[in-house]
Amino acid sequence: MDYVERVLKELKEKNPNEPEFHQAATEILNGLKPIVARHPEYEKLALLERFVEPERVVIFRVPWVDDAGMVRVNKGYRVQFNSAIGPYKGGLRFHPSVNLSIIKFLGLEQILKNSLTGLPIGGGKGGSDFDPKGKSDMEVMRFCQSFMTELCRHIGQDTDVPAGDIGVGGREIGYLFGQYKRIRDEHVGVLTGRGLSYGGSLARTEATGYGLVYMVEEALKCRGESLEGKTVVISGSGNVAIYACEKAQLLGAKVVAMYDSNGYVYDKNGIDLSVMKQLKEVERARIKEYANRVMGAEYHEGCKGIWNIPCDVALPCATQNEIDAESASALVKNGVKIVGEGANMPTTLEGIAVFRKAGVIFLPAKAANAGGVATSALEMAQSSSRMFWSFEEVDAKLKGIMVNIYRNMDEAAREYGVAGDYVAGANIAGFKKVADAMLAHGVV
Ligand code: NDP
Ligand code: 2IT
Repeated sequence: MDYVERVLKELKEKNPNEPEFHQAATEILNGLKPIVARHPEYEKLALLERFVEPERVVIFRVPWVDDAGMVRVNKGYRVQFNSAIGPYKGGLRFHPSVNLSIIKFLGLEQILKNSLTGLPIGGGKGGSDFDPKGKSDMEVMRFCQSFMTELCRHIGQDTDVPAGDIGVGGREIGYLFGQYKRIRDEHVGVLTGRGLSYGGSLARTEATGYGLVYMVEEALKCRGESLEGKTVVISGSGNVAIYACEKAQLLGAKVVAMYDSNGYVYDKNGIDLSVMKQLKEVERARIKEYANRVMGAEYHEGCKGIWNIPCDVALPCATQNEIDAESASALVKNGVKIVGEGANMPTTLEGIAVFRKAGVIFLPAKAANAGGVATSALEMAQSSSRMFWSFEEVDAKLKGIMVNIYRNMDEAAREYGVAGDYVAGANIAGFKKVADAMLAHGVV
């Protein structure tokens, strides 16, 4: 059995019941086969075994009091996966589905994503099975304060710098930061995605969605095309989806559908983003309401049907495993040209195989959604220097980073004999730097 296969087999045996972690590790390690083949020394040094084992996992109790005076208990997680190239960096997810498998898959992906940005950040991820949906602001605040009361002893501006992810936006980051500052008495860049009044960076809110679309535009440009006039389907209607929609529209594309976890809206005239922002950012309403406010828009219960809508560009921006083989086949049948993953691992391994076979340009999450964490690293740089950059400066740096990532993964794929396979290209390009740093540090 070759080295990669052995490590994957052992990983599954040692970490049973972690399907999402197995899935991410399978995609990554298979993508790394060409580089592993060129480096036989990796095996003796157990480099891959070390790479897939988190440096530290913290799991903790989060008790809090709801508005009715009842005590509730959630689980909190922080997986500090790899600090070879910089302090742990990665978001916090608050969603009822959160478990160790999901946080580990996200953490493993984050290591390579952060390396791809070219900035000095290691990989980590955390979160809780707490569901912010339907909770009052005061309930969310009490939960965040309890969560940070434990988390604050494990993080720090040079140790581990969390940020947002599903269910963690500006409101949650504010409460988390307030509690960190209160306990530790430090006003530092220990979290990113902070509000502009207390150390945040301009363009961080827009960064993941904008970055995704910058990469899609670059991939099209390299083929003599552009987003102008293209039809786009975007899943999700949260932070990433909304700003992917905004930038796609600014570049002349027509976004015809979006969803939340209940169902999707189809708007043949193109999504009215001011209505969507009002519903999702201000009112925290369900997407169903969009169809009541916009003439000609249709609402459909359930999410899966969105992938049956004909489009040139598909941008999954909600959650893991949204596109399976069946949905991928429907997209291919309807002529999709390019898929850019805004969410983390939104396409199943079988779905990726369908796109590959059909020759669809496939931009994998760790490259395509790296704009968010890259801009988080720019926020860290601004915090350390006690300076702020203009929106234009940050946006220009973000664009440069996304174009660079695209070129690096394209080049790595060519160099290792898998031209056009951006899954392998992104894994190899991200892994190289992490591997070199780990080797330089000795057996740690
Ligand atoms: P938000 O919480 O702002 O939005 C999430 C969106 O996805 C909502 O529309 C939500 O619907 C939907 N969604 C979540 N879970 C499910 C589900 N199980 N089924 C169907 N729809 C679902 O999160 P973000 O926009 O920040 O994150 C979206 C994705 O992007 C995630 O995969 C995240 O890991 C990834 N990402 C985020 C980055 C960031 O900077 N925020 C950076 C890089 C990647 P509902 O409201 O109904 O739950
Ligand atoms: O998945 C991700 O890259 C994020 N949720 C953003 C992480 C960050 O630290 O900005």
